[in-house]
Amino acid sequence: MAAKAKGRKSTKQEAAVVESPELELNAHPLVGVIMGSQSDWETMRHADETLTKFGVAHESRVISAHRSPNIAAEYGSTAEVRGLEVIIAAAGGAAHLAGVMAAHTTLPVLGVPMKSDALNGLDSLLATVQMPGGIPVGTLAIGKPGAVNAALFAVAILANSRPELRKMLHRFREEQEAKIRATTLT
Ligand code: RP5
Repeated sequence: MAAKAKGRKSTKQEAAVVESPELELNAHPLVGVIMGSQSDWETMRHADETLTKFGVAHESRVISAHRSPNIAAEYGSTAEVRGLEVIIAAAGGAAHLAGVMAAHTTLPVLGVPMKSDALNGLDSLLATVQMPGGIPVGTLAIGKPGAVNAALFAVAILANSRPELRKMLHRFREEQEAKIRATTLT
């Protein structure tokens, strides 16, 4: 069960989340990583690991837009008051989870399309990216690269007001460049 955030006013909405037996949340996550199914975790663990690498407090959990619509609505509509600043939402097939989140919050929502058996993720990509004007979802690549980049994008958003994260991002880019410089072909 989540601890109440210190220094923030408790509101009715927050109390609803804290008391909900459905939601097990970390103390003060800044990023919410949600996915439509346990089967998405193999991919989305890369978002989780990337956020951990940058020391960003986050929570990861399964929420389905169609199998658990009430939990999805509650999560999206209480995200802001709980102190989340970014939501990463991954889903496959008719992948409307990110769109549903964006419908319930004005926080930035980053969508990660999952590879699907039937269409290799093209269905997930189109379902996530093709939002009608007015409710934006920032959509990343299909699968693992999207999971990693969604986390890096979240870090970049948080870095706007956190200089230490900005420094870490610069270092991360420098390391990538150093690896390229050191690469030789035989
Ligand atoms: C979506 O359907 C999930 O996001 C997942 O990518 C896909 C398949 O889910 P499972 O049938 O593996 O639970 O809801």
